Amino acid sequence: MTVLPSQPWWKHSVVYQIYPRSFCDSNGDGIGDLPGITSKLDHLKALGVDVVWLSPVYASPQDDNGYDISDYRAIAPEFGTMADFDEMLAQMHARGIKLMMDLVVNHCSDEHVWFQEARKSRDNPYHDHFIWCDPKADGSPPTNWEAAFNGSVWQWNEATGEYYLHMFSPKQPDLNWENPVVRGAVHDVMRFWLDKGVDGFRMDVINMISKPWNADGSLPDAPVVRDGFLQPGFMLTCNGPRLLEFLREMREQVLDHYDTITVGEAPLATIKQGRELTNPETGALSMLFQFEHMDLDSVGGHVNGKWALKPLDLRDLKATMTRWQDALYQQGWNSLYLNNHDQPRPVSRFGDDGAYRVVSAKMLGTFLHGMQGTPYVYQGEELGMTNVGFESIEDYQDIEIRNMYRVATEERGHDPAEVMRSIHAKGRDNARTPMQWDASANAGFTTGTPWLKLNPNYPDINAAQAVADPDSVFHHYQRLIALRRAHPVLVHGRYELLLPEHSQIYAYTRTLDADGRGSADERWLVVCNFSGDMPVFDLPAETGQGVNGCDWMLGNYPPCEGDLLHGVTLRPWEARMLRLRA
Ligand code: TEU
Ligand code: CA
Repeated sequence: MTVLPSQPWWKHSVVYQIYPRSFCDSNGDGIGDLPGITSKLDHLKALGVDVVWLSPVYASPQDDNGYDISDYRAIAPEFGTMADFDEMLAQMHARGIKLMMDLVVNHCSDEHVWFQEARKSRDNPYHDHFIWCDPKADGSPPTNWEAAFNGSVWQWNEATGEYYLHMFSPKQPDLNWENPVVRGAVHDVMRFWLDKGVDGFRMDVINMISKPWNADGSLPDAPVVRDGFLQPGFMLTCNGPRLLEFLREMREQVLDHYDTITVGEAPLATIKQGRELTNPETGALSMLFQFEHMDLDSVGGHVNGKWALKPLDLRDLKATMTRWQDALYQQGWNSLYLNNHDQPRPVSRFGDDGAYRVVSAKMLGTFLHGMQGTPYVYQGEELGMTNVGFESIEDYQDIEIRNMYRVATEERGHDPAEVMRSIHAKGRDNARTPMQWDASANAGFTTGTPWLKLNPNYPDINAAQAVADPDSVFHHYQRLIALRRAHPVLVHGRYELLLPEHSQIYAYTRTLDADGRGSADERWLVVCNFSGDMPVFDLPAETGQGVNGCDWMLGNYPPCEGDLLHGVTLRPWEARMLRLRA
């Protein structure tokens, strides 16, 4: 076993994301809760994950399912009590599982006492916690920015006769990070949870906290973009001028005093920002969630552009994943993810959720977990859970879906059937249908009426079935996670793309040059067929070996004989992970 200089523990960790509302309901009210999570920790232990990212469970009016926080130090009653939280954390730690909380501090809820006070008068002590602007001379809103959930980002406040900024819903007023009192209050919230034993934070849209102020204290208009789909507000507020400064201050004031994992959600982050923010010495965060690979199958790019569908070109995926692998190699660190509570299910989006559901879900897991970075498994991904296609818009709960449907059909005259097709492909509720535990009523998620309907395929796709079937997606993910723990090449090896122009085969190597001599101590090959065809292709000579020249580490089909150099054929959606002998 090659011994490497000591590295942060989160570089060889695998993180599992729990969306609490949909994970497990313990008291029959149809809403997942903390005791429900505690009751399922053995499932996570069996899978082998090291960390849980828990989406928000703080007090909230639930306008955006908890991403609108009204008290950062209290647990929302529908999720349980602080005692339930302490018990869950203790049970996680007893199993060697760490916990990342979701830190949502670009904005809070309009029902937070800070905003309730701030909106009363312009000289209220909390007024400067938020971003207020007067209307333009012609009475129109201060800027032309559109909110992520549609409409203007500016909401009128009668009591003070001015607008306040909300990049998301009007019930999510943006916090004013220029105000050191706000930054100090956030640092105190972080210490509160870290002192309870929490192990880190996922930071919600953290790259939006520094707004692009003009010297005169105004905010600039954004260039009006084609068809209004793109979010001019997002384009301007992501990666603002003081972002690194604010995050370095957070690192010095808080994070450096604890042993934490942090991941910053960074829409529209560029490679430059990725390197800047995750540089071990001069950066601020362990890693980022960047979105380039999430915007390849839509015409308009991030946020509302995601609804204009276009097929994924594998070469685009190769280009963006390779850019980030190369840019952060020994410079920073990647997160690795294909889904979360905002994204559709990967087997439906990038694989084949019909005849080849299990095989293609395993291929996607192999493709992702073979790369350099910290992999994230979203609840149900380890089961190969699929998108859902509710017939009626009434069956959807997500504020983003509901608002987009209304605007697209009522204001922009789009055909409802076309809009439903986009919702079926990209709607966030695809990932939020309740976790499918077994084939009993409501998949064992609740004994009551679920807050969001289940995917009707739960009798066939559920954890009980997957754990019992050695060939399931679950056991494949278990093996992937175990391989990462056992082989430093998967954590530290250099990634190199092969066959860049092939439109169906994604192949890459990982080379561990542990001693810096340049000799390859160990080289692995990951080769994936992103299609239902059986393309014949050649691998570059330096990687091809007869099967007897390599070790078969993992695959989603039975191992097969035959040369891995000339005229290689992969079966539909096949993935292979091979150790090439030096
Ligand atoms: O999402 C931020 C973000 O970029 C969203 O616009 C998301 O990518 C989009 O909805 C996908 O279409 C974070 C949280 O993950 C999301 O759940 C919240 O709604 C949002 O911030 C506001 O807190
Ligand atoms: Ca409940």
